[in-house]
Amino acid sequence: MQDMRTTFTHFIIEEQRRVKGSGVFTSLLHEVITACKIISSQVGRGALVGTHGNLETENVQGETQKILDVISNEVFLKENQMSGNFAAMASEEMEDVYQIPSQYPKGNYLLVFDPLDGSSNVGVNVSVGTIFSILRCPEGVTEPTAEDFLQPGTQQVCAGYALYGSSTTLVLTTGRGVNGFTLDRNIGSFVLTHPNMRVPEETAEYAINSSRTRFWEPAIKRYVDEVQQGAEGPNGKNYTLRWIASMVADVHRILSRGGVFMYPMDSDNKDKGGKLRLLYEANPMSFLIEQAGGMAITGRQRIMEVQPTGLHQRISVILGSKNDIEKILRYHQEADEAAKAK
Ligand code: P6P
Repeated sequence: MQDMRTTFTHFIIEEQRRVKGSGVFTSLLHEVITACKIISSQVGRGALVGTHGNLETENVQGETQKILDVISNEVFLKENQMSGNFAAMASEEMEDVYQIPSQYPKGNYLLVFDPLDGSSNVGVNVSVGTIFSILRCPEGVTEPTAEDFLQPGTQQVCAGYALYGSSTTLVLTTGRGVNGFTLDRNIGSFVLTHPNMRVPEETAEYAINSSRTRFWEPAIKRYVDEVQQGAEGPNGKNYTLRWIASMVADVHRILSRGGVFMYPMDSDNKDKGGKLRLLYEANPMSFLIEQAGGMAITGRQRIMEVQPTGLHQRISVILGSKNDIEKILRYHQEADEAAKAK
């Protein structure tokens, strides 16, 4: 019996034909998803081979590096440096831009990624993931610098994540909607299982780290307070709170069934600009959410229109079901107007 499922390879070939692409994308994405498959295997075997621990080192964010952070970063570099598709790479785990070694050809794209987001969860078997974003390398640039990566999220040509959970799922957009694939380990391929993912405009589910309530801006406090009033409150319905503390898992839930994810800038993280990073967390997730019909804002503007000022810049992230995000945007506007009127 012929297996009639659509593999990632078939999907990308059909996409390539539709957009009359050069075929570079097919090759480029294959390297990226091969790296994700290898990381999936490494993460799954962590407890068996003793890679769940921490290193003595810290990453550029000043966070203790986990062994699997470094392994995942090295896997991404190794699998993506040879293809001749990328001009350079940048990662949460490296302070500076990674230049393609001279023995390999360079391409016209830039790859920026968080190799293992949520890695602090890996030791307690909570889902973690890889987030990636692909930009065009500026014309004529052969030795890309950090400056060349500082492009607004609207410039992304592709974004996606791999979620290492009960199954390994790949979710991807190239600007023509969002599609999800599940790794079939029997054939070693990702198979299309979530075609045309959409974020419902309405929701009754929100995600935020409520231990930070005392730091929140008035607009966030107002939204969460109304949600917690349940059906008796202004929303007229009961909400559920879900907080996995692994952005990839939280965003995947929202792409799968709707919801609101908030990691806002607050009085405690304001001096750093927020918690989550713009180039390799907020922008790729915003591209996916918008392509699936949701919204992604800082609280006051569209995340993908923010002009980056640094490779590891942090930003406020509020994304998900359109109707609730529009409300949160309005609450920030009203709070700012009230503050000005004082
Ligand atoms: P907190 C993981 O470290 C991460 O960067 C995101 O994946 C996640 O949403 C957030 O931090 C969790 O932060 O403060 O709740 O531990």
